[in-house]
Amino acid sequence: TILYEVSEGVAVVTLNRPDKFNAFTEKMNKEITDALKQAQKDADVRCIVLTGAGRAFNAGQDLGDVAGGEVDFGGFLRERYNPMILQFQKTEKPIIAAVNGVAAGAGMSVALACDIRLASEKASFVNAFVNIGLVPDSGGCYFLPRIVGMGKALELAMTGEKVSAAEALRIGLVNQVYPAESFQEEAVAYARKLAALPTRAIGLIKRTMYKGLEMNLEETLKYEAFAQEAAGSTEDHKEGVTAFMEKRAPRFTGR
Ligand code: LHQ
Repeated sequence: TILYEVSEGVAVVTLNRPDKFNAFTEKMNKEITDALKQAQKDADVRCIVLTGAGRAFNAGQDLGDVAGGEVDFGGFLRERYNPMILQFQKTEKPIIAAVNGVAAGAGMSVALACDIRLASEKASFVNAFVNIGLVPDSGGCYFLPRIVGMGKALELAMTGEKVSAAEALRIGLVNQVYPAESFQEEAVAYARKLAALPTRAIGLIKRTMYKGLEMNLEETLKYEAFAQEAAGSTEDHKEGVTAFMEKRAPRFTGR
C-alpha cells in the first residue's frame, strides 16, 4: 500500500491507495512504520519525503474499515497509529511531508508529525475528526497547537473546516507552497538540498528541538551541550570549518 524509493540521498515514501484517497489501513500503518525504520538504518538515506499517489495526500483512517461494527478505538490507536507516529520522532533524519492534495484526519496528523511541510497549491487540510464526532489523534493534539498556536489549533479542531494551501501558509501550517504542475520536482529538489547538509547535526537538531518543547531552559541548555559534543565530533563539522577557512563550499557526507 506504499511505494518506497531511494535515489541520491532521498527516500520517497508514497502512500499508494489513490482510489481511497490513500486512507490508512492496518497494513499501511505498519508499512509506513517499517519504511521509516529502514530509512533510519540506511546510511545512504539523508532525507525522507512522504507524499500521496493521485489527487489526495491522505484522508485519514479508511472509514470503510470502521463503519457499522463496534470499534476498539483505544486499541486502534495504541497498536497501529501511536507506534507509527512515534517512529517519525525516532527517525533522526529530516522528514518532509510533500502534501500534494487533501490531508484529513490522521492524514493531517501525520503531516504535522513531519518536520517540514511543503504544499501543492492544490493541497488542503481538514481536521476531520470532529466531523465524525471524534477527537484529533495520532499526535494532532500535540503538534497542531505547537505549530499554529492554541487559538488556531482549537478553531481547526473544533470546526473541522477545510484550510486551503494559501491559508495554511499564512498561519504557518506549511513551510512553502508550490504550483501543482511543478510540485513533485520542487519537493524533491528541496529534499535533495536537505540531504546534502550535515545529516547527523540535522538529526541532533531534530531531537534537541523536540526535547526542548518538554524541558525548561536549564535542562535545554544541558541537552544542547550534550548534543553539541556529538555534533562536534562528526566529520561534517570538521569539513564545515575547513571549508569555511579555505573559502570553498563544504562537501558534507552525513558522517
Ligand atoms: C475515503 C475516505 C476515508 C475511506 C475519502 N475512508 N474512503 C483513528 C482510530 C479509529 C477509528 C477512526 O479513525 C482514526 C483516525 C482518523 O483518521 S479519523 C478521521 C477519518 N477521516 C475522515 O473522517 C475524512 C473523511 N473524508 C472526507 O472528509 C473527505 O473525503 C475529504 C475532505 C478527505 C475529501 O473530500 P473531497 O475532495 O470532497 O472528496 P470525496 O469526499 O468525494 O472523497 C473521494 C473518494 O475518497 C470517495 O470515494 P468515491 O468512491 O465516492 O469516489 C470517498 O469515499 C473516499 N474517501 N476519505 N477516510
